[in-house]
Amino acid sequence: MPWWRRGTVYQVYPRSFQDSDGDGVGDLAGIERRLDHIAALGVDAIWLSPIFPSPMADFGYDVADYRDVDPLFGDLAAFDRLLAAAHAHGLKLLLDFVPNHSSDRHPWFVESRADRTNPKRDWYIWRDPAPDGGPPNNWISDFGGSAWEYDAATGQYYLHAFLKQQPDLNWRNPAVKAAMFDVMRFWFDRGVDGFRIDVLWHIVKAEGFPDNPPNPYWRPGITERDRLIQRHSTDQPEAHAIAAEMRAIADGYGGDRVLIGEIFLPNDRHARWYGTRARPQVHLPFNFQLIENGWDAAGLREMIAAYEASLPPHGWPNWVIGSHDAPRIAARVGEAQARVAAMLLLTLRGTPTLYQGDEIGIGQVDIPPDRVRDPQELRQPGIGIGRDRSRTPMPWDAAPHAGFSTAEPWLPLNPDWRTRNVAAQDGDAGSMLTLYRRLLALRRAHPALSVGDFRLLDASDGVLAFERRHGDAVLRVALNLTHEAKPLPFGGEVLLSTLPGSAHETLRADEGIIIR
Ligand code: TEU
Repeated sequence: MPWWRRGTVYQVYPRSFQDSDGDGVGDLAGIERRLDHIAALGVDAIWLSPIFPSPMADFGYDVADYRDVDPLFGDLAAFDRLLAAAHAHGLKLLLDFVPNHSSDRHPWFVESRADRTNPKRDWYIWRDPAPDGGPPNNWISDFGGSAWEYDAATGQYYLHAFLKQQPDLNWRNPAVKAAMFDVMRFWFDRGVDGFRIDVLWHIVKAEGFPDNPPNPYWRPGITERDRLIQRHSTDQPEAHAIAAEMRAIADGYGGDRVLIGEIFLPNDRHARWYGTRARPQVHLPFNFQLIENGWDAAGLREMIAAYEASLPPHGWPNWVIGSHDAPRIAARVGEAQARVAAMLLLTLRGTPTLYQGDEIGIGQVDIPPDRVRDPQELRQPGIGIGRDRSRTPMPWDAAPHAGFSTAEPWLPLNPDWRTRNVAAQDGDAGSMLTLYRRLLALRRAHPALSVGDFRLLDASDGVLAFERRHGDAVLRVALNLTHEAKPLPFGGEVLLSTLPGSAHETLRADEGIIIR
């Protein structure tokens, strides 16, 4: 049983975890200092959002050198220390691999844009203007506006699925592929345990660059990207072939290295990213449905059943309720239900990923207009997609700047940081942190919860119930997604409730329980 099947992943957003050098931005030495917190939580692995040299147009998702560490975060020696320390804590370490695009400051792109005959020209995606001088097709950047940027010096457009500072690499060029595969080996050789692969489904585009079809469901007020269906710009067969090659590289390091692919697709096409048993692709195509779906028992039940049914026999599920791109779970479902969501995340079948700060229930943080940093928000103000609000610094204690830094942090803290912080919740039996620790401990103690079979159970309206079974061990979970008491669907010994104490015969309002 590989670790990533029974294990759990904790996402660290390095800018906002712990600052060690007083510049208001988190760094690797800071993360190292806080490993005790992560280990005590009871997770198995850390996924670090990008730490590579970057102009930070998209906060590290614009990589200027795939084989180094940005000075803001430290250097390779600091990385090696962090990796060794993580391993000493029994924690795996995954990096964020950003293969679809580099920074426009990456030396490859600097060369590529120098002139049309440069040997690196074809490392990126350059096309002549349309006959009217406009962009080569109708593709839209994920962050709004055309996905093409005109380069006057060479008279062509280059493609950027995200910011114009993030030109898309040309994965149809074997030299690009070879260079990027070497990047994976570089980090695997250093000892990293795997990668979360950024927008893996984007890396190859349809030959001929046909226009994307309009999305009939789009309405003004929805992000501009969604005006079109990304049919020709994503999920190409050649990208699956590359994922299989990436997997072969990972497997070449022994069976323990893991690849998590960031992929947004409906179930049937999502499941194809597992590949076949004979030619596997990623271990875990990231499943965002708990973030995308509404919070009601019937809808979740249907979604979970459909997802489970879509998995190939060799495909292992995974779940996530928060990330640096999504609104905080505590804000999406409310504080009381965030406890129920934690129980759901940690009792479903599949590898859970936790996002830093959710373990203490941080909410969406209002960012004053003059402090907004997220390029997605700055390009499409007013749509409410600002990601800064879920990227605020970790509040560790009640010291100045919440123990995150000795300086003013790069983003404001959560307004309730003086009371909502790790130290305050540490010894508090009723805190979110204690609940997360108990859930993770229970998951470790009961293989039924991590690797057991999964079966949905009948329950009254508003209650989501299921069973986990491993050999003779049977655990049942009942989650009350409403604010009223409900009948308990089954009896037994209560191993854990999201609420203090226990009520017999009823499931209290906003209560989740695990029963043996
Ligand atoms: O996000 C991919 C992605 O599809 C985003 O557009 C996401 O849907 C959006 O941010 C939600 O509001 C990944 C990274 O996670 C994100 O932080 C990067 O900005 C993006 O890729 C580009 O590298």
